[in-house]
Amino acid sequence: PIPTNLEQLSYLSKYACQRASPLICPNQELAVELDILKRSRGLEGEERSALSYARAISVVKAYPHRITSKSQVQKLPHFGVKICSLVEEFLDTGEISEARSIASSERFKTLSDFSSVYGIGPNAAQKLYNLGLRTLEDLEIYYGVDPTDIETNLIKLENEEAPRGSTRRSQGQKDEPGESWIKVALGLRNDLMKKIPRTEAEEMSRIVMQELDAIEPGCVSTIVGGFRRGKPEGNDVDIVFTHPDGGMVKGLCRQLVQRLHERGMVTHVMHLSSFHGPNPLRTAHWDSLEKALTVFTLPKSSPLYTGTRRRLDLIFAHPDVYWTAVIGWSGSVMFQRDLRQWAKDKYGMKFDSSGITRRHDSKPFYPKTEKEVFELFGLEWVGPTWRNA
Ligand code: DCP
Ligand code: MG
Repeated sequence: PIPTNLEQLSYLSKYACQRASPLICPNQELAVELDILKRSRGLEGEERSALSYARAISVVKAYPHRITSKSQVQKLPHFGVKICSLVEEFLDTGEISEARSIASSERFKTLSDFSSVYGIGPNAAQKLYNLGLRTLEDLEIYYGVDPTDIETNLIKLENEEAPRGSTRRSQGQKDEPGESWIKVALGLRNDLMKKIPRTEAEEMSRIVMQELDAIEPGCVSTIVGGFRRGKPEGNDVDIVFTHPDGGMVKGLCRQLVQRLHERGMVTHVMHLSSFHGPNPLRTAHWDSLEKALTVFTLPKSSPLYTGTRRRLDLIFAHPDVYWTAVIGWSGSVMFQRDLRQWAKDKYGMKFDSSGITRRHDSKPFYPKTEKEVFELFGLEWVGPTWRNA
């Protein structure tokens, strides 16, 4: 059942951060069908169209009743003429013909496969497709990957500055890694393709915390990303850390990664950033979001050891911005997007995972709990498992 504080027609809000969006919704088949159109538009580089579909899908996710007639959807936010007619087709026939033909097309399947490789975005996927490549085996040959030699490009610990001081979140897209990472990701693809069960994510987090405790006792952490929204399995594990003493946080990310590497758990580092960029406009807390995107394997001593390599993202936040980081990294992408938009439209505030500031005077805000973040923005509390917008 929908949390009582959100029952009151909140699903009609145009902001996803006011809606209760469960992992599986009463109109899941419709959401899945529309998602094919959304992904196809994204893969074809039609970003605006993809976003329109993403918005409509997130509205469907929060709709609390089974949709049986067109009249139910006509007044929904982000439902234009096009979406309404697709929903009508779905109600009449149980499918959307365009989605069916896209789903069975070689182009869609190939572009989806290609862009599932870390480092290959829609543009690169299209280029590779236009070269006549069709399978991941084709890509291995094209990039000269030797599948037996995955240890080559092992670890990269030099300090990488984030592009133009921005975070992955504020750009609304992932970092663009270089070609060497495409090779690594291809070499590891059999492992990285496999879903991570929740129990293993929890074990990874436990072991990482144990290692962190040996470096700096007293840290706290939250598993974020899809797992926090209740997904039973994920493509990676995302963990946000802090220490009650803010002075202890700086440099911890690098130390932890170094230690996990020495102990054979972290084998690859896709990105390591510490945001020490010389930006005079940034106050202390802005410098405090350090992150490492890594490849991790459980140690043999763990009862869940299988040797499977996993993507693990480690994010370190100053305690002042811990809860903004947790919210930012908990997603979903659409929930965050609308939270940012809401904060801007209604409060003149800037929200992203590295902090909250008032736009006109850059005054920072440091909410002490996750609930305080919602209160600050005058929003009803939406628990993490209701943020699957
Ligand atoms: N995120 C975001 N904007 C992005 C990418 C990510 O706001 N462009 C946030 C929301 C995500 C979280 O970071 O929930 C973690 O990103 P992931 O790519 O790991 O996504 P999920 O954890 O949601 O799903 P998966 O199971 O694929 O890991
Ligand atoms: Mg994740």
